[in-house]
Amino acid sequence: MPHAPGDAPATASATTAASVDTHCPYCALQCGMTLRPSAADVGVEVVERTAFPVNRGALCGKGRTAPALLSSRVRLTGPLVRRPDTGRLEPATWEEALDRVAEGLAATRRAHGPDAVGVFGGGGLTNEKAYALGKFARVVLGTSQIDYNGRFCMSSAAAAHQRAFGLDRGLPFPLADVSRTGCVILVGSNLAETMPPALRYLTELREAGGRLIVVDPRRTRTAEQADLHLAPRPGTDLALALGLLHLVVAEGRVDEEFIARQTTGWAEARAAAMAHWPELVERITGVPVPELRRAIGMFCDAENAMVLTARGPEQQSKGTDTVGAWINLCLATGHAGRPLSGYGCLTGQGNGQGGREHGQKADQLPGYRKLDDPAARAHVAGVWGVDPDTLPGPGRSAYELLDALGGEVRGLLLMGSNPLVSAPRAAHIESRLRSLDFLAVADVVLSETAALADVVLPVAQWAEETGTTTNLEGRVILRRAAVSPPPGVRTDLAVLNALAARLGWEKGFPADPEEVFDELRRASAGGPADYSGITYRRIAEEDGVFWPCPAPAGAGDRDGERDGDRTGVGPEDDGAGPAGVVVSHPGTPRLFLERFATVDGRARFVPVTHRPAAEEPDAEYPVLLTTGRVLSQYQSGAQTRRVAELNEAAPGPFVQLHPLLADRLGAVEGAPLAVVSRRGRAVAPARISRDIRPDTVFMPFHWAGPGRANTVTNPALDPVSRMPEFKVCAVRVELAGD
Ligand SMILES: Nc1nc2c(c(=O)[nH]1)N[C@H]1C(S)=C(S)[C@@H](COP(=O)(O)OP(=O)(O)OC[C@H]3O[C@@H](n4cnc5c(=O)[nH]c(N)nc54)[C@H](O)[C@@H]3O)O[C@H]1N2
Ligand SMILES: Nc1nc2c(c(=O)[nH]1)N[C@H]1C(S)=C(S)[C@@H](COP(=O)(O)OP(=O)(O)OC[C@H]3O[C@@H](n4cnc5c(=O)[nH]c(N)nc54)[C@H](O)[C@@H]3O)O[C@H]1N2
Ligand code: SF4
Ligand SMILES: [Mo]
Repeated sequence: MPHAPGDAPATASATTAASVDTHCPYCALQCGMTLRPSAADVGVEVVERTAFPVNRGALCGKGRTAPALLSSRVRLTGPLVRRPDTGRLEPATWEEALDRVAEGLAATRRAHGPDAVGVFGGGGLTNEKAYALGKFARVVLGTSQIDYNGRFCMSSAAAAHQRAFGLDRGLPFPLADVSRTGCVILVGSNLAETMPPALRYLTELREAGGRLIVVDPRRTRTAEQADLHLAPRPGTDLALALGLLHLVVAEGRVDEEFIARQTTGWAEARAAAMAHWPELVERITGVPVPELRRAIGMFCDAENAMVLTARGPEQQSKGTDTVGAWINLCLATGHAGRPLSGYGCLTGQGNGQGGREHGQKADQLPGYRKLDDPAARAHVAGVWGVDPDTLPGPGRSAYELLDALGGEVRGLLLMGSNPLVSAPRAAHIESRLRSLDFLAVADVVLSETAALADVVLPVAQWAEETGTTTNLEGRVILRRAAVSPPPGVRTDLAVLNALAARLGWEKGFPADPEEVFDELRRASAGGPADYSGITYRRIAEEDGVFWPCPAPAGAGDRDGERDGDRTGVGPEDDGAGPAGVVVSHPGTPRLFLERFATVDGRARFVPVTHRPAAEEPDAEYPVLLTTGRVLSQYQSGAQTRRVAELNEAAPGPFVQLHPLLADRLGAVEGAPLAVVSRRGRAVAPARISRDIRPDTVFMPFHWAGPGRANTVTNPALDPVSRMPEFKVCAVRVELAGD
């Protein structure tokens, strides 16, 4: 039985009577799974859902163990309010907690104006939550100061997508197409650890005779699968891509016909690439020229080919240009704009795609509209029932917003992120968070950031509420409630509903997810990410629906009708009727096959040239640090560090380094090393391995405390995307004693 959002049922384990098909709470693969009622205290267990096409039943350990976090022993089960007398967070009623938040935000606004109130969201929030949060910021708080952690994730690829293709959808094709192309260059993705079920598509590619090239400074579990592994110096992917394009031209592998028919700007991009001689590129990247030639041979010999990027090349202060250079390579060789070919970005968070479409981004309105576009403002203001002139303009990007805390931004509402662990230059961000006049955090656990808050609001989890996410393919899917939240816990939508009411907006912030989704559909209608033809029912019946999916012309009201059953299994009424008058849009699994989303329908080459990382090694900081992930922890670790099985598999941070560097330092396996940058120092045990370049060390970023990698990282921002440079900074490595 579906429950009313925000309801507090009698027991924590009141489950639905039958099994429920849903999706994993973690990464952007959004693996399908079935939750079956069980005797365990959390009420459900995970069983395979082989029918869902993306993961075909496979799950990684994080997905398999996700129900463990539903247990009341590891999560928040009631609101907490900081008591002025003790200075400590102590239990409070919902009434008191919500009053405190509303008053805290309102007081900041009264004292310092609307832009002194900030909102920080997350790419793990459902579409409904991301939409409601953006609307809450602009309408209720009237602030321009909203951004989210997706800025740290895929913003460079998004910006490059927009520039080249006029539209940003991570993958312009279903993931399954990867196994049917001829050659894949996988740049800075360790998907064997970050999206394990997706590895199957690369295995199938190779079994069918296709080639896999992996670009990563480390020989990862993913790189082990490759026909060719290029291991560039961190921060040099831009030079690498330009060197490959130079060779494409030099070796006569350019697809002139495609360029003439479907692109603009080739002459300038070509000229920029020709300045990057292979020998120069070898010096910058450390990748030998013969390997560059082999890569181009594989890529150009294949009839169809793809380039897929992830955080390696993107989390750089030149990430947008870097992705642009890889796109140029696809365009110049004609590997774009046709089936089984093209460029794609492997988006990261559970709703990393949808979370960047519906308005929690600083410059954005729902449907991937631009906040500074008068027509977009008019449309969305119409749906919201407000005067377009009251909508604020674009605000600061995530790092800049966090950096302004305690200065121009004095109160913050945070939902779905743990920046104290995950933001670059984290010690500084921690001090900014501490200097706020007022901090409210909605979370499922007492994260490191929540522990600093004035008010902590405990919220429901994935298996306890219904909502949509959009996976890395642009497939909009439905997560369904399978179990009721514990008493004392509310949904994020119910929290926004209650806060809005306290701040004078009784209407406009429904707690019911499907009601929010129906409004989102209207707000997105006609925008680049058009969801207006997607309904909960269609998603359930079709294994998800790919956007854009406009509502059929003339279907208007009828298509906006609510389903009788919120879980989305009622009779279909928005498809082709018996008379065949209204035909549903089928959704768009593959983009750009006829035209690109630019005004003239052509893809745009962008002329880019290499530049060094914001911080290059010198005598004082001679080593490069790069950071990333391990299989068994997720992001800031707030969730996965609370799951025993995952903690046993990945108990703490480490510093991966090459034996040559270890010898030079006198480092021994397991002994603590200090990694020191201009921002600070992190200490973690040495993990000595030949699988990394001798000039580079690697740290995972999942932990707080002395081993926090982000104490060290550099917040240098990409000028276009405002993405911080998580993937490269200069450090000194020293023995840390005990
Ligand atoms: N287990 C696990 N899975 C996850 C997550 C998690 O936290 N844990 N998070 C999810 C999210 S939000 C995201 S964004 C994705 C991220 O997924 P990935 O992008 O696969 O993850 P990362 O480990 O950050 O980076 C990938 C690789 O980039 C390499 N790299 C470092 N510097 C460079 C460089 O300069 N150039 C190149 N080419 N490569 C470089 C690293 O060595 C690393 O192997 O994973 C998602 N899935
Ligand atoms: N050094 C370094 N730093 C990085 C990266 C890197 O590669 N290297 N990668 C960056 C990337 S790609 C990302 S995506 C960020 C991610 O970093 P964070 O933004 O910190 O991501 P999470 O740890 O997923 O934080 C989500 C928080 O929200 C809570 N939560 C989960 N679901 C919900 C929900 O539905 N509602 C609410 N209210 N809360 C919820 C979780 O318990 C957790 O505390 O880290 C970035 N930081
Ligand atoms: S790969 Fe991602 S979506 Fe799939 S089970 Fe693992 S964490 Fe969940
Ligand atoms: Mo991410």
